[in-house]
Amino acid sequence: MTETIIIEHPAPRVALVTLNRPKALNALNLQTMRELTLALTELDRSGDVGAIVLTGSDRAFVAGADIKEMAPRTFSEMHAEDWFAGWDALTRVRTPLIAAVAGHALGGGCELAMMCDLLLAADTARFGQPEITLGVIPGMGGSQRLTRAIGKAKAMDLILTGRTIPADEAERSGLVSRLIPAADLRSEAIAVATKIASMSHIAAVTAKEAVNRAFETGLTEGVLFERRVFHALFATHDQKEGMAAFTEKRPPEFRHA
Ligand code: CO8
Repeated sequence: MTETIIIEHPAPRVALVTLNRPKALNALNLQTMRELTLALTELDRSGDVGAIVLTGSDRAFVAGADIKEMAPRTFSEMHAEDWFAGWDALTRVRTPLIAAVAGHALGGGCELAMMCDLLLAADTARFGQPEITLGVIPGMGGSQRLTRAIGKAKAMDLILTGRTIPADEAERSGLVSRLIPAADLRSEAIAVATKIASMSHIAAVTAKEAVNRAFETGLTEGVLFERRVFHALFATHDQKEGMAAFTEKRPPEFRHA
């Protein structure tokens, strides 16, 4: 039983996880971190889910880490508990993760969205890393992932000034995969998840791994990794089925294994 998130299955092989702390604009506290990382890990391992949508409310995806929970902490406590390290569990989720963002995606909210694989933004979304206005810096990868996503010039602007940017600027900057009218965000996110979940699961998981490799390795190694994975997929049922279906002019029936 979760208190700060809601888990639903709106379509076959699709999970929808909604952050649900409306009074705090979905600020991320320790309970949310525990519930969300556990839920995503379990959905990932279930074998029944081909794509996961993570969303918030119309007003806020997430307005950051919970400032009230963090405020009294000392350096020793933050260091000893390795505060926020638990979020690394999300990087081990192999199932494609889609952030569907409306309203505020600030601080840890922007960082959480960037930990997902696709970022769908409503036209109401605003992104930023305002930690500097609180006397700190991003703590969950913002300085690294934002810089990789939108480049040094824009990342410095956001992180040093605390400025927030609207969805259209975020889309132009390369942070956002698709810009969507707010009223359609949820249905569109479920449609994208359904599309991904209909693909061969092993192909989707390995495609995600290969793209993420681009952030961790040089070009030659990355291309070699991609080629070896490509070769390995010829050992799967889904490769045989996908290519047979093409030549027989019929839809493929993937086994997702
Ligand atoms: N933490 C705790 N409570 C929050 C947070 C937050 N981040 N954001 C909003 N709230 C609470 C408010 O305190 C308020 O509660 P109450 O009604 O009890 O006073 C309620 O949510 C509604 O907020 P507002 O009244 O302020 O609503 P507005 O519409 O006027 O303003 C804003 C919305 C602009 C989003 C404003 O609330 C705001 O600036 N929030 C803080 C944004 C921010 O600085 N975020 C960064 C936090 S630091 C951080 O994220 C560090 C990241 C490190 C890694 C995190 C890993 C998870």
